[in-house]
This record gives sequence, structure tokens and C-alpha cells, in this order.
Amino acid sequence: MSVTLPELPFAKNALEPVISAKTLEFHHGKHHNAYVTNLNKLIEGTALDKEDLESIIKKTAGDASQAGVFNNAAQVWNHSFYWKCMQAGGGGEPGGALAEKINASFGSFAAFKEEFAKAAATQFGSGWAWLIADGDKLSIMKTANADTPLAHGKKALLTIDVWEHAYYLDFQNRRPDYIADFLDKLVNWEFVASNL
Ligand code: MN3
Repeated sequence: MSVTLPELPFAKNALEPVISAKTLEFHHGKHHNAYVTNLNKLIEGTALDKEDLESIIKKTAGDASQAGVFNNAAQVWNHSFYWKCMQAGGGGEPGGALAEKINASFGSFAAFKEEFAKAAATQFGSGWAWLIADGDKLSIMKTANADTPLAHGKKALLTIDVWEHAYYLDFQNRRPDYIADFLDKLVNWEFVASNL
């Protein structure tokens, strides 16, 4: 069973002007695709070839001898999840049970937003910021490089990719502006709520 590259859940130009079609052409068509290709090469003919993506990640997490497999598998999963976290005309505030959980966990939506943006801005070098379910509460997590909440027994609800390849063509070094626009204009709160 080989891992496949999922289609983007929107047209390549759907997230403009925040994320350009050019960025998605490279980010999905080259970067995400390369993680899929590399992973399939690494697991071909091994026992992991019969596992699904989530099991591959869990089975190789923390095993230095499997770092290549873990990094590529986690990056495949992280990107597939990240695309679903965005939509044209997204952003704003969630409602319902998710809004209640955010208020209970962070005090207010504004406080959540500030903490999420801070985690994304302060992740040194490449990585990801996450909203996760941690038992009954929601919390913010940041991970370096390919690392992912799944490898730590946590459930991801929302993520933002803060590798430079995610924003450099559109924002150059202005990572905080990319984060602000992601929160204000792109987050697909229905998808986030569906992960609860
Ligand atoms: Mn990326």
C-alpha cells in the first residue's frame, strides 16, 4: 500500500491574495509531493509498507534509526491536515461547542488568537503551530520541523505551517503578517470543529 498525494480541497488560486497560486504550486505540487515520493521509496519492501500513514508515524516516532521515514510521513500528514484547515473566505470566529471550548480553555477567542499567533511567530526556524485537544481542554502546541501532535498522543484541531516555503513568496520574511492573515481570512472553522 503506497501513500498518495491528496488533491488540494480548493482551487490553486482560491486563497489569493493571502496565499498565491504560485505558493501552492510549489508547496503542494513540489514540497508535499516530494514527502510522498520519499516516504514511498523509504518504506517500499519493508513491513511499514502495509501500514497506514498514522500507524507509520506512531511506529517510527522517537526512533532515531527511522528518522527519515518519520520525517517524511509526518510531513505528508501535516500538509494534508493543513490544507483542510483553510478555505476561501475563512477566518473570523467559530461558534457552537468549539467556541465554548476555546473560551473555557483560553478565557476568550482573542486570548486564543494571541497565544496561537505567538506560538507560530516564535517557533524558531521551520515547524508548525497547533491547536490541540489535550484531554478535556484545548491548548496550543508548537513543533519543530516535521514533528506532529500525533507522535505525542495529542489530537490536532488546527495547524499553521510556518516553514518559510509556506509564506516566503507572498510575505518574504513577514511571518507575523502571514499568521495574522491566516487567522483573519483563511481558517476553516467548520473543519476545526469537526476534529473535536
Ligand atoms: Mn510546508
